[in-house]
Amino acid sequence: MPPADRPSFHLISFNLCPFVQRSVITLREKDVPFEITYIDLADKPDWFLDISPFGKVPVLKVDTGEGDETVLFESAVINEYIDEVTEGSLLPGDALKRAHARAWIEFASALAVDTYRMMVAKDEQSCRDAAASAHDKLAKFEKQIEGPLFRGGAFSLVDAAIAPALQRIAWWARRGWGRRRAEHSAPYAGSSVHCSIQRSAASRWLASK
Ligand SMILES: N[C@@H](CCC(=O)N[C@@H](CS)C(=O)NCC(=O)O)C(=O)O
Repeated sequence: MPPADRPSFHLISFNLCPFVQRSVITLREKDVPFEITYIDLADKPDWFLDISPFGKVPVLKVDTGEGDETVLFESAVINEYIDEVTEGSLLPGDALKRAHARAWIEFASALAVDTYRMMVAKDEQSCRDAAASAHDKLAKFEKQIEGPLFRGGAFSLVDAAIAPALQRIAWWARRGWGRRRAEHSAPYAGSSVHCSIQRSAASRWLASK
């Protein structure tokens, strides 16, 4: 869809959420302008609860300009939609390869949950449990990547999906914690220098820490 005919996009976010960050990465990668509003998940506003069926971020409000606003939720769905309505594709054309990519996007979601659990852990043991689970997943994911990105040099929606988790793990490693666990993200280092990832909001937040 040419930029002039594109709907306008408004993303609802929480500043620590790896799932929103995936959508920010995709929007930046596809050079799509968007508005962003941050909410406090500990005190969700009523207008947000009215539009978010799961009460979770990200939510993408899509305005087609005909007085018609559609609300999308679930980062993987949002990202595929953004990809489909913009030029070029971040998923393979071949059906089997596309299904394979979607399967690993789902897997990356579970890894993002582990890193989120690490971030919000109330005690050391629950943080260590989440880290062990992340470690197992990274070992499996590592066997799938062509390197430096999931599909060799071509950036894909799998990279957008896994990057927020890898950024957090790399950041923790730089701080000296969990160095051994972070080794698994090393072959994937190319993703952290990809410009759309660098330009994502959470990336800036991580870099400031
Ligand atoms: N499967 C969802 C997960 C989204 C998610 O878990 N978001 C968290 C923040 S990172 C959230 O909104 N949690 C609020 C809650 O569960 O009440 C997606 O991919 O979009």
